[in-house]
Amino acid sequence: MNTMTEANRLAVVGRQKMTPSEAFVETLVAQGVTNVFGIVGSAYMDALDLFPLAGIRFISVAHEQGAGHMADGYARVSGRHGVCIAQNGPGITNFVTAIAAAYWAHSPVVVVTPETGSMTLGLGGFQETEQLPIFSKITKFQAHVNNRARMAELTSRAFDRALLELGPTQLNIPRDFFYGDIECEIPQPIAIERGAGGEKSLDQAAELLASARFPVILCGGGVIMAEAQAAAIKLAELLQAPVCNSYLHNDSFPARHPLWCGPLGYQGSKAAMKLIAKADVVLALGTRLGPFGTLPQHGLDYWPAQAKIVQVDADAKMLGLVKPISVGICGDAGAASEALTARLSRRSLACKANATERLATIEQEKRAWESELDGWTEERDAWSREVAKGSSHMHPRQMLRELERAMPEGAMVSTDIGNICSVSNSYLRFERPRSMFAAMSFGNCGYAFPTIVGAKVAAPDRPAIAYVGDGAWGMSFGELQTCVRENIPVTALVFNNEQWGAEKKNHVDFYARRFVGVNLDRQPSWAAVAKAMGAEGQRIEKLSDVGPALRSASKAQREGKTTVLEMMVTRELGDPFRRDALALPTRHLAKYKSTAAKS
Ligand SMILES: Cc1ncc(C[n+]2csc(CCOP(=O)(O)OP(=O)(O)O)c2C)c(N)n1
Ligand SMILES: [Mg+2]
Repeated sequence: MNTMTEANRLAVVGRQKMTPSEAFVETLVAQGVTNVFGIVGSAYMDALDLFPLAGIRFISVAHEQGAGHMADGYARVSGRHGVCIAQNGPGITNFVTAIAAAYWAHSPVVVVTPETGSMTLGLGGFQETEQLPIFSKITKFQAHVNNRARMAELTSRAFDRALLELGPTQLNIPRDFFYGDIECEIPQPIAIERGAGGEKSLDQAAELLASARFPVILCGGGVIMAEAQAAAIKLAELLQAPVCNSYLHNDSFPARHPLWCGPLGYQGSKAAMKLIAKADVVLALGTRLGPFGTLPQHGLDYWPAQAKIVQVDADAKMLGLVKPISVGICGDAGAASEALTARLSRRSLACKANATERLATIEQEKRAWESELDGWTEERDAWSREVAKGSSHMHPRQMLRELERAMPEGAMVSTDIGNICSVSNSYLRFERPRSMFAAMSFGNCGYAFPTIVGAKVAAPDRPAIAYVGDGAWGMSFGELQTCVRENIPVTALVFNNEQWGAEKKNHVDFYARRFVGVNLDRQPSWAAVAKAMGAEGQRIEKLSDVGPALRSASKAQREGKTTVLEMMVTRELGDPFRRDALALPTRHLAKYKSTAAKS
């Protein structure tokens, strides 16, 4: 029997003879890898054989896309590498969607892609496809092991670059290169410390902030990745500035802090939008100001076009990319915040003069938004009223409010792409970073469930909860097998509205309710499916059952059990995703005239 000892968790030191498989696995050990997600395949079996003795757990999943999302979730919770591996050809192409999502989420995922053997490459043998072009636009770096002697060097570089550039990297290995004898040394990880940014730009930023009368801070994902929350809080308190979360980064600033205003963007906080609209200087901390995240919402075109924008980003290419800026600081969000705090604490600040007033405005806007949310129990458009009338199911908004109230302390929540998941943005508040995992700008359905599974592996003591629409659940529920088989207990909330709701909303608003492919009729009972798969399953029909069910599912997690709560909700629909990108239909051909918008 194989036995792992503490010593096995240390990589061998010094130049010596080993096989490329050993060099690969030892480099993983040197990089601190303890978990790898994937599906077994002959292409890398020689290396896989060493995982147990190297102290690396191989988490066997249901679909490689799931493994990619799990690696993403793992990376986003831990701040360390998420690693996934699969069989050359089809196993690798199955990764693509997940890696694209990780790319836009800036997750340091290392996707290991064994490829067809070097001696048959190009001959169209078995499971062959060119694996580098496929990932070229969704990775920050691609290493191709062109010689077996370079296995450790290139493996190490793929890991270093993922953290350095904050995004997925690919390690492509011809499958025959796992075998043979080589002589090499296992490189140590390279850790690069980021600084606060250029002195001149920090001085200019301090100048702008010191003279601002209504400064507002926008905290993005960079604040989370840089562990910069404490520094951001300090700076916000010095300026007494309202703080907004960037879109889907509701965990970038603690929700109980008096200066917190909530998220911008789709289904975000009206308080945050109204406050940032008043800004004369915005400090965009660790955000690229992505175009979707600042779109008008709730009828508010809130982006302060006249304000001076100071943008801080670790990636210089993001500065001024989306929005015009006055000052760009290429730096770490935490170090830059500290440098600004140091500069500003020595100066007199114009914003001190009206701080009391500003605090009162923040409080008043937040109170107004909360009471609006309290009264916003259901959607009020004609379609929603019609479908909700006579339905015994829950209103999605009321259900989401109940979930918010029952959310366990320290919870991690992943959200999928869909109408109800989007509406949840108004009801998701967090006290600590690394708590919210959304599909971000890649926006793929099927993201949330596998991602929370990976998150749970990284943080087994935290409650792990996925918000998933029933359509997206159909894409991803296969990973329940992983939860049960690998003993990774999580909670999935499946919002059963019997439709691909987010897309149906477009049919309602733009296509005169001509529904094509949006109804999810004759679905199985998802609670029963969960039970058949060895998890717990419960159908929730009443609002009063929502809180207790979430709490008992969290308790079940502590007992090692995965629970699917099938939430029965009406077919009502919130505001659409892409009002900005759709238009009423124009038709020129006679046969399609009946579908043209009536003017
Ligand atoms: C992989 C993928 N396919 C299709 C889409 C387009 N899409 C966006 S939202 C959506 C509907 C989601 O339906 P569901 O998961 O049931 O959630 P609901 O909108 O009903 O709350 C679809 C199909 C997508 N974003 N990703
Ligand atoms: Mg649905």
